[in-house]
Amino acid sequence: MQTTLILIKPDAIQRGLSGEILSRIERKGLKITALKMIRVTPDLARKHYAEHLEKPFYPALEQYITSSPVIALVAAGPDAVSVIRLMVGPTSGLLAPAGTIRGDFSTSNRLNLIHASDSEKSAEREIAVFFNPSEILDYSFTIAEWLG
Ligand code: FUP
Repeated sequence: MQTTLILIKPDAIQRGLSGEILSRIERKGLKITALKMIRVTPDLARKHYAEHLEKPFYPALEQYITSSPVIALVAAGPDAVSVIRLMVGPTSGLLAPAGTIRGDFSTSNRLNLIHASDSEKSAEREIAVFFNPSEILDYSFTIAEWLG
């Protein structure tokens, strides 16, 4: 079992795609163990995107991620980090294959709808940036045996 951080980003909320994205996560069989809608502040953006702070695209990225609310969630499942990354697709919606969230709904490399942690180490760090341990719920799916 792995856990990963997912953000349904401002463009997804504004375009009415949050249900579609949450639905894909649920239908895959991943378990949502924490979820909240928040407005990312510049300070939170700098913490979350610490590795990109010095990149030329950072100011525009911060402007975008703070421009409207996001839905932050933690998802759990077997190989959850790579499973979600495959469902999300590569960074640019122009290059992401059809069938992925970015490939199906985005034509941008910044307005790309969703964030998903890129490794178990990032997931651990990013989950702690967005959630207190008490906000993460421990429960079992009653249909677990049908998910393999
Ligand atoms: P990803 O892991 O696919 O979300 O992408 P990265 O961690 O490499 O980048 C984080 C975010 O920075 C991307 F989702 C979009 C933004 N970005 C840009 O705005 N311009 C770029 O050239 C690269 C990334």
